[in-house]
Amino acid sequence: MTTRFFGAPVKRNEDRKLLTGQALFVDDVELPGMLHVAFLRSQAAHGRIKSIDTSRALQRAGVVAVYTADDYGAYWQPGPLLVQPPPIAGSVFNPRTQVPLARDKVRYAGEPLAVIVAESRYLAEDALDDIDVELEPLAAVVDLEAALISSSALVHDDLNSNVAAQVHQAKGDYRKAAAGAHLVLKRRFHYEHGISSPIETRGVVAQWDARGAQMTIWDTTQAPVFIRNGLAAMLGLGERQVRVIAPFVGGGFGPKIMMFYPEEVALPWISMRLNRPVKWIEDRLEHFVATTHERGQIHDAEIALTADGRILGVKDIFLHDTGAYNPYGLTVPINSQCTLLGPYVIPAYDSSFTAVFTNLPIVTPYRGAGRQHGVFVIERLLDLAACELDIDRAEIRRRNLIPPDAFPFNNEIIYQDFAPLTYDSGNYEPVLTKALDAIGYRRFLTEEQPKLREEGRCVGIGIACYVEGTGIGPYEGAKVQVQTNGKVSVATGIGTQGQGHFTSFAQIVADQLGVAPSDVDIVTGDTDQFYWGAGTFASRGAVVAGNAVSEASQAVRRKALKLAADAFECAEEDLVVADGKVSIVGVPGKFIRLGELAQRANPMRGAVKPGTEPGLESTQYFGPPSGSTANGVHAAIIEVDPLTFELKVLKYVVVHDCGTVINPMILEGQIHGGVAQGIGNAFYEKLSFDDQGQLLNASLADYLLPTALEVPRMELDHTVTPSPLNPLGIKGAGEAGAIPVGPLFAQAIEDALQLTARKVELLEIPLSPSRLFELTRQEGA
Ligand code: MCN
Repeated sequence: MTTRFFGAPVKRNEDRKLLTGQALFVDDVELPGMLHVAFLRSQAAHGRIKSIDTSRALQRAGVVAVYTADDYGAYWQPGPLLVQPPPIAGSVFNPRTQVPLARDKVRYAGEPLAVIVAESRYLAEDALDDIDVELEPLAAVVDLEAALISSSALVHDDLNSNVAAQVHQAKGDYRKAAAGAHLVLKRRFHYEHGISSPIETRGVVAQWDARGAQMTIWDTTQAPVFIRNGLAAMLGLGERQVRVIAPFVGGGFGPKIMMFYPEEVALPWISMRLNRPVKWIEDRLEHFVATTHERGQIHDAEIALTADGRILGVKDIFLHDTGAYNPYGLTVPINSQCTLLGPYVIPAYDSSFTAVFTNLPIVTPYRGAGRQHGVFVIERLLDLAACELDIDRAEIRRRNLIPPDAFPFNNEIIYQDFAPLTYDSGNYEPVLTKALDAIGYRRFLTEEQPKLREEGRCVGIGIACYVEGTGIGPYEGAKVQVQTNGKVSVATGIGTQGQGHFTSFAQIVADQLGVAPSDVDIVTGDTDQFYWGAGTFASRGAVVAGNAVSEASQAVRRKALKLAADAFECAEEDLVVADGKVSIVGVPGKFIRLGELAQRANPMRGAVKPGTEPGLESTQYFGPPSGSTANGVHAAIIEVDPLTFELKVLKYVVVHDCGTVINPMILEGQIHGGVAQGIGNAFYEKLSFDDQGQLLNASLADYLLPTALEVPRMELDHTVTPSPLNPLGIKGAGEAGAIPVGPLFAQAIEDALQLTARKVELLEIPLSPSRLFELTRQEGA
């Protein structure tokens, strides 16, 4: 089969709807008799609930109901913990999930205490002031290290410490490696809290149909099937009685897959109880305090090397802030632990972490999902070691790259998909070389930088490498169906938040069935359209759902060929599928359109042949044996204003290998978006809490997202090392842009600041002008 569309920069099918306002988002859902919901959220980060008096609020005009934990009693159980910890011997794991409305205790500022249902959102919000809450304040656990001191307050009274989990993984003998090393370099690294900030905040509409005993939920979730299954269990319904629709979703980036958010559980329950549709749309302030966060970690890491810069071993002990609850298991810290290994041969690795409960919002994956932290640590260690050993920064990386003949490369530790972290394929050296050539590394260091320094300009260069686990299981499925009008409809169980699935999946189908991508209609995120699936996370859509779509469209193609061969009484080999029809090769005018074949596949007379099914359609599933590993190198030249510490990115290069590429234009968009978020995380975005656990910058005026002015033009290039783990050879790409930006910025800024004779080591993320100002004025700087 020739591929016309797979690999081509096909324009996105979904954009017409999005650009003309035709795309349906959760807030567009308007239902007759719909009520609106507002949540009363705890002002305090930690406190014991003495009483909640809702009587005054209930008297307000337009208020229909007010609920607290007393109303739902035992009915709402804590959200089921769907993400279990990997089976790593000796691990400690203390799972704690929240109930939708706090009972007995609040554990973070923003945790829901009560919910008001009213005729409008305005009335519901106004009535929040009339709920009287008596709370006994408790000391808030905010500082990660202080949380582990025995005298510290307990976030969960039934535990005897704030330890949420402890995991140790190792390979080789680090102690021996360090003993025989020429250099052992130790540093402490900090990574601060951040938030994903999608354009569309979260939202839920729930509609209980008492007559049909059916619950329909429109939800901004990234995992509609999980939500359907969990809600059915919580509401005492069968799965078939619950339909979850994730329509167009304006960005998810990970946090929209928390299972379960209180609002996701509360709204269906309220709708059932009042027998009316209800709506809640998160406002931006709620997003800051009630949607999950990421990033808080402290690493004490060391690297052992030979005199010529070969890595002998790495040791890392880190603390991970999991917030008040840990419904998402250990995905984030396990990713940090695994991703630290990067594209390098590291013979000995000793890594342990403690996940810590604090009185801060819950931490779950956000684009990169902990991988940034690991990459930050190893890349910074390598830079500092290169400096100590007087080896070029690119050269030290090159010397340690895993050679191409070493794949599949088993890292001997367990990854988040419970399998040993094995890199399926890769060819790392050409990626580094391309990136260095594209940024003009040598020329910059030998010619341009000295000249710029003579002119008094602080300009530095950075390079950062990473390997990213993508495309994990368990599985996804797809139903591909040719309709009688010749158009093809496809349904999968994953949701879409802007990744371009409506186009890239259509390209896969279009090649198999000889139609145009615009004739393929993709439905994602509707559990009535496709019953099974896991969701959109871990850059798995292209690998897992993409291959399922491919398998299903190949099955449909085979069926179309068979039907046409029967109709023409010819051999299948004599037929070709193209231009929406099946034709006999070399016999002009002898063809049957796909739509007609779809009609024939559903005969009204006679019989369907034994062993065949009606309809020109097929449902297939694909589950990869383990994740596929993408890799890349980012390089940047950055100018720092020595007075204001404002940055100007003069050049930004990404070279990336995500196996075979379905749509290079979508892929570039994915990388651009990731880099933009990475720049925010590296330099602008920091959630600041006071020692009472109060978020001090809960608005987009104070929490600075990079705008188009701060995001540079990027030069992108690819190499292609197909994955042997899926027939299409794909590796994921959705998070790649975000992962290495932190160490890249730190390195380039450090390099730039050398001119000022204020030598600083940048060991924390995010940096900012004010933080650089402080650091460069510290003693010794
Ligand atoms: N793609 C491709 N060729 C490849 C790999 C990917 O053409 N070799 C295309 C895919 O077909 C798909 C897109 O790139 O259209 C992303 O694919 P993939 O890497 O499989 O990622 P997912 O589909 O699983 O999306 C999730 C991923 C993650 S984990 C986060 S976080 C993230 C991201 O995607 N969130 C996003 N990108 C986002 N983009 C937008 N606009 N909004 C988000 O919320």
